[in-house]
Amino acid sequence: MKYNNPVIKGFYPDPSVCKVNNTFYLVCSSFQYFPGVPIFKSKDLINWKQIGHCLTRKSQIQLDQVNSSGGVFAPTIRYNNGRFYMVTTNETEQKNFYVWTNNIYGEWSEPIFVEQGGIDPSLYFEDDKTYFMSNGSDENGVSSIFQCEIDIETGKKLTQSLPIWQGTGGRYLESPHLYKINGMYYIMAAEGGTEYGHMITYARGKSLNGPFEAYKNNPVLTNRNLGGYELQGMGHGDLIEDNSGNWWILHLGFRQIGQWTTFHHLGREVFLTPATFDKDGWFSAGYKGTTIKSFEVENIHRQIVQNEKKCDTFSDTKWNLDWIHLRLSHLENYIFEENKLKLKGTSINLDMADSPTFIGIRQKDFNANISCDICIFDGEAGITLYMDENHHYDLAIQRCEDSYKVIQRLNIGDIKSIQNTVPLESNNNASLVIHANNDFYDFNIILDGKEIKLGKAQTRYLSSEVAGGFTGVVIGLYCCDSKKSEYAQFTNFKCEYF
Ligand code: 6LW
Repeated sequence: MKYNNPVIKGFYPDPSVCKVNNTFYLVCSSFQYFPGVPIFKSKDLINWKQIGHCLTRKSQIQLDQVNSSGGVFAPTIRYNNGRFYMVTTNETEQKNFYVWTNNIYGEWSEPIFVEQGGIDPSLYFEDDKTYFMSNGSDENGVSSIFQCEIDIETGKKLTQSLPIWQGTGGRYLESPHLYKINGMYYIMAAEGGTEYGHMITYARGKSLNGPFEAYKNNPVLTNRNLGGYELQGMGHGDLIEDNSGNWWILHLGFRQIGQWTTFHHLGREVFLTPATFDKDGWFSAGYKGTTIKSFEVENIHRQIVQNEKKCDTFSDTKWNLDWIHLRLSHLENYIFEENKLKLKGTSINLDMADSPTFIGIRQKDFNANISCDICIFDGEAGITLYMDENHHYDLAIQRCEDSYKVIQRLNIGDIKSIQNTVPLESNNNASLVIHANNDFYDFNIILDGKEIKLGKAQTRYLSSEVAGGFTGVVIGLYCCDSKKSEYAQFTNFKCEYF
């Protein structure tokens, strides 16, 4: 059977996966967005469906002061004794914590903090013991994975945090996970940083505290030498055995645009790469240690069909599942109806690292037609292609005294510019349309059945290479500066991928 990568498209970085009763569950990081840590479910590792979020209450995660790409960093999901655990870092507060639930479809617990620093925490359960690990550096400044035993009920450390593995010398030793396979302990990690040099490495040993012997062909997975290839930045992953005894790595990576001065703007996505153990118990991964766009694999059931959702609308998405807010969701400014969204703006606009009235859905592919009918009474409301507060493109309707106009605004670093405007005769529904391809976003309005072009902008300036940070483009519906109490109305939202 052949499947295509990525298996989860759009900004869903830092995947971690566990298996319970033949079903796989996967979580991703979420940074300044709320709710935090999306959860996906799959029966076959190829088709993933989002089923919830781990962090759904303000009491679990404080995001009000977080910078863009601060907040919730890489999570790990594990299952033990009937309970799911999700452990992560609030990077802004520099605190590691976990939450748990007995019901993956229900609410998760309040956070339980662990007094060990570093990022990318992971848990390993054996017998009645729980081990907690994260990255850090030892007294000589050498990057190491640190591990301690904790009391899983309270998060209290039961042993000192000790360095157990130093990786293979790549920068940014991150994303450690420990596994016991056929009586041996395997420690897998990412090195090289989450950019073009990213990689996965591992080592194994007889004790869970080390010493570990590194795999001689490390990195076991990297695309760092595949210049010009679309898939780059492969790293940060979790190893899992499927229901037929085959092994896989679910990991992040990104799809670059261009061949030379490349960039990526959809963020880091989830990739699936086969892993194969040799007779001595060492595993290799992918096609000669790389991840490719499609893998032909014999070990997946032939009848599995890889489904892809090609269109997002109000009616086939869920407000609590597919849509995300920036930092704090002031829900009094949102009215969610069937097939209709009403938003009330505040004085907080998209240029502020704050909580504007905003609800977004990830851009999942390069080629897309995005449209929405918007009706406003005052202030400004529109569609934004949002990377962060300094990098976003907006197509919006503005009220100025007694008239209305459509604006196309670009916000790229210190340059903020309204490029084009089209006057409107009334505030009656205006249809705003954005056509996206690899290189450009095209901004349009439909008036009297005719599509009028306002202008275009390069996707490049919303990329991670320009904006920095760890997120990807989110398609946002927003409203700001409402002075009266009327809500702007959004209907017929559609994002069609082709
Ligand atoms: C994450 C780290 C990384 O915590 O990027 O890709 C950081 N690797 O492991 C933020 O996603």
